[in-house]
Amino acid sequence: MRIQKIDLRVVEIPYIHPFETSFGREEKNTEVIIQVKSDNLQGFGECVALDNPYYSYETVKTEWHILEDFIIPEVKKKEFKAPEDVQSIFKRIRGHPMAKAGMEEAFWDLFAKERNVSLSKILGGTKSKIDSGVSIGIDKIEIVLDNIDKRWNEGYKRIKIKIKPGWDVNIVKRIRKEFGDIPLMVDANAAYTLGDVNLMKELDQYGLMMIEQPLSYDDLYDHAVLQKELETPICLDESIKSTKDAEMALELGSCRIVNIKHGRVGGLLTSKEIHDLCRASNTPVWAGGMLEFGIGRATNIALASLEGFSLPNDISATDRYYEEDITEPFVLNEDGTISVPARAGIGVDIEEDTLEKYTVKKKEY
Ligand code: OSB
Ligand code: MG
Repeated sequence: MRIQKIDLRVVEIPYIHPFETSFGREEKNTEVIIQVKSDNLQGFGECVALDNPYYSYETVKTEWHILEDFIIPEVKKKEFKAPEDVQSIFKRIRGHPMAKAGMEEAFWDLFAKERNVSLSKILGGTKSKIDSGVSIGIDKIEIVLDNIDKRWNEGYKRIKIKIKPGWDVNIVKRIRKEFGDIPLMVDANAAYTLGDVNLMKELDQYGLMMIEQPLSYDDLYDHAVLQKELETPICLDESIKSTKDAEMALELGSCRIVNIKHGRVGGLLTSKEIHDLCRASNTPVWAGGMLEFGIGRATNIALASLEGFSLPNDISATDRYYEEDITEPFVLNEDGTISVPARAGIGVDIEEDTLEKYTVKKKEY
């Protein structure tokens, strides 16, 4: 197929409550939304970078720049038959996985719609619902405990809390005291160093499902050293940016669990590769989240429908973060799952009015 028209937008929607991690507190999410048109079909993609370089180096502005100046001109020149063809135009561009993943995602949506199958199906997904977990930001202690109580009662299958130096062992201890043996994990977003090994050993006493990305965002070696000291599995997020990284992490013993975010690794093809690699070595994976709007959330759900996603995902219902969204909302089923859309492509309708309402920048190509 050939692409006749591409719309790029910057869309900004406030969170219901601010979300705080070890790298900062945010009131809203800003995403680049891509719409590609081919004949009578259109595909949507969501680029998941934050508007600051605190999770990874990409930002909303770098995504726009890479899309406008390097990806879109190539997309307009070529004919596409499969997602592999889309990946081939990215090869020359070093890095910028989130910009690439957003465009690849829009094409997956198009290809699936062209074949009249769901994104889950075209990816090889086998599940009709995915296990949903929830990520709780850093906040005043009463707010965190109230949040956990609320989300646990709603039925989420596991609770993840964000930690940072000074907000770690004590909060975990308090949660264990109030909520007993609930499935609990922590995510440090790279806030510690090997100098904190004793603190990590303290955390090791609390039966956590995993400790996510305790050390530097680009490290594999120190994580391998730390993993040897701990019973609790380490899960890597930021450090795994490619299939090669995942291979090295498994080989070195840097982690025992992998968080797969298709934005972080440059798309769904690479996500599938990492999934297959981990499956072959019995390493559990789960789908991470970047507080996505409905398009990105739908894509995460389709990815998490693959067999190897055996742990609860950071994919919560839309109302965990947003009052209004640019697609129909995703809801939590009573059994703590989210249903995988069966309709063609991402499988949810775009709410055109909301999309317009929250668009702060738009350009057609
Ligand atoms: O580290 O998983 C992370 C949000 C933004 C950036 C990084 C992370 C997160 C989350 C939120 O933990 C997960 C979600 O989308 O629910
Ligand atoms: Mg994380």
